Amino acid sequence: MEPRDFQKAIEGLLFERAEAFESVGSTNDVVAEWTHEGTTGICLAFAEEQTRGRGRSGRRWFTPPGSALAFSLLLDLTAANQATLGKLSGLGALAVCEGLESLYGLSPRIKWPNDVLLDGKKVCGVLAEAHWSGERMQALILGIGINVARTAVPPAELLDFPAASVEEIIGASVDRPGLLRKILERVLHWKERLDEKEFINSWQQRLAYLNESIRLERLGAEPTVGVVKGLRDDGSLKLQVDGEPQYFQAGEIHLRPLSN
Ligand code: BT5
Repeated sequence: MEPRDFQKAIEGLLFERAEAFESVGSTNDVVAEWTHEGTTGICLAFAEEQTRGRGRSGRRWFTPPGSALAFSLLLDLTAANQATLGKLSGLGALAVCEGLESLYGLSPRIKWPNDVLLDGKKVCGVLAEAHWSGERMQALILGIGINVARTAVPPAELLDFPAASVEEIIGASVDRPGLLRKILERVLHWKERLDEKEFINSWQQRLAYLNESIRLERLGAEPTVGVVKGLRDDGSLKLQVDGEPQYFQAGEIHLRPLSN
């Protein structure tokens, strides 16, 4: 992205610090570094390429040069707590959905807790990280990676879920600065409204596999098979398991449609 396009994408948005890089390890780490330098206001780090992009639990996230949108936001959420953290992936995923809906008329779905799907394939992953100082949450970082061009999509053998790019789905090229702007606007909109019912409703409306059977996989636990029933107010997933509702907090969790 040309520097002037990046500047246009963020024009009028109030960031304490916003920078676009050609290549970094991970934009989440760039923002974490800024907090160590004393930055506390809302910030944005964007990169054309990530050489050590990561997903949850240290998994890799691929961002080849110029093919994606990869960025991280430092969120100035005062009084943030564990409950806020449980909603952050939803915040990122919802903003990406709204960007894709408004610019391209798509109907993306959110594979709870942190993936955005188009035609059942992953086009975006969200990584929410909190930094703690003892009991106190010091920084909340929201990282978003979107496959824009086909070249962003890693080879199938490196994937644990089918993936695609936005351009493959729409069959046309994507205005990366325009999409970035739209997503930033929606993140900034919703971050003030995480405790409102409208936020949970908007997230829930886009849930993948609603009323469908899925297998939920968690580290160190037997998989749970159930029917997706929606979200609780704290962003946890409601599953109907053997006729009883069960709730799951975001964490090291994977959903798999049973029909696949
Ligand atoms: C995620 O983790 O999906 C979160 C990805 C977050 C990436 C953003 S980019 C900006 C910021 N900086 C970072 O370093 N990260 C954030 P998870 O649900 O754990 O999925 C990881 C899995 O997705 C990997 O194990 C691969 O199988 C798959 N994967 C890796 N790169 C992919 C890509 N470009 N497209 C689709 N799937 C991918």
